[in-house]
Amino acid sequence: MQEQIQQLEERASQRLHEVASLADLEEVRRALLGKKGELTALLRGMGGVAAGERPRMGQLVNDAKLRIEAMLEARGAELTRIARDAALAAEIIDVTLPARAVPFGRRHPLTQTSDDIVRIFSGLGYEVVEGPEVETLYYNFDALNIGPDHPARDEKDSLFISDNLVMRTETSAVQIHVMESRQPPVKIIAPGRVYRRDAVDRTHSAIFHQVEGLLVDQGVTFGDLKGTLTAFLQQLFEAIPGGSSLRTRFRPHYFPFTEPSAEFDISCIFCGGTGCSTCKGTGWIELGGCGMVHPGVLENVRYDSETYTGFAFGFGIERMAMIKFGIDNIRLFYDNDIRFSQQF
Ligand code: 2NL
Repeated sequence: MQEQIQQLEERASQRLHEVASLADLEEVRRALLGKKGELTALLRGMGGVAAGERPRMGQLVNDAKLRIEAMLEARGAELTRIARDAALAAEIIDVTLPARAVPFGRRHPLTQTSDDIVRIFSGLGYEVVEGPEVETLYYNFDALNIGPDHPARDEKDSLFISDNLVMRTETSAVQIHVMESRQPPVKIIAPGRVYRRDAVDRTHSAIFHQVEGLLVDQGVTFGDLKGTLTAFLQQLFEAIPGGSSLRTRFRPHYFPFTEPSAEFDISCIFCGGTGCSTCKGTGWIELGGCGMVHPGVLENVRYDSETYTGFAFGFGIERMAMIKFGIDNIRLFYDNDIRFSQQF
């Protein structure tokens, strides 16, 4: 019997050593200490032990039972710890991992260019004004000295809504509204969408964006216009290669709403002025038009053209953006192809 006890204890120790989970441990407990367990069987077998031997044997079995219970307890604690360590290891967070990049949108190159233009003119003290895209013939044409026979008024160039309404062909009308509503000094820019009945090609679109500027006060000169546009253009292009040595040029031109009128150019930022394919060998890139506000336009808004003079200018945002970013096809702006937009 003593040998049986000893063997049982050894087997118990062996099995507990092999047990790998708490569920298996429970199995082993039942096999040893359960109702039909081996140790329970030994205890029950005490009846067959000689009466003289019984106290000693009882003591041996009980001691063995206590040791087995202690082993079960210890192995249980050990398995619990192993299971918890495994669970903790499985849910470890590596705080040194770089965060997953959140894809975020960006401003369309036309918006960027428009924002740049607005920022620069705001810095020069200009106020940004906006207005309707549908205008009466008076605001779009007559007020700007564009008489009924002027080619700009021809149906070929304008999109008519009705006999008296057109989609605005420039943002000048916004400036007429502002001048009607207040006295000089007026110092504004009017960015916005304009409409032309134009054939679409790589550099033309029927719908495009424009910024017009207007300054009316006493003693405003063509020199102020040249200085303002030169300062603006140098700021707009200062960040692009070759932009820091940019020069401006003003060429006589004709507009019905300004007198004198000019077109303004910048020295070619691609060749520095020596001549290339972009500037068609001229060394200059044409950007927009400008001039001194025609006295008739001032009188139309009841400004005294003897007291006040003003300058005005206009240019396309698309054209500025194409030069700034080196884009050779205007249609790319309107396709909303992410492969294009992502580059800016
Ligand atoms: C161009 C030329 C220009 C103006 C726009 C203007 C506005 C008022 C009075 C007088 Cl209210 N002039 N605007 C003046 C000269 C040129 O635009 O090539 N635009 C794309």
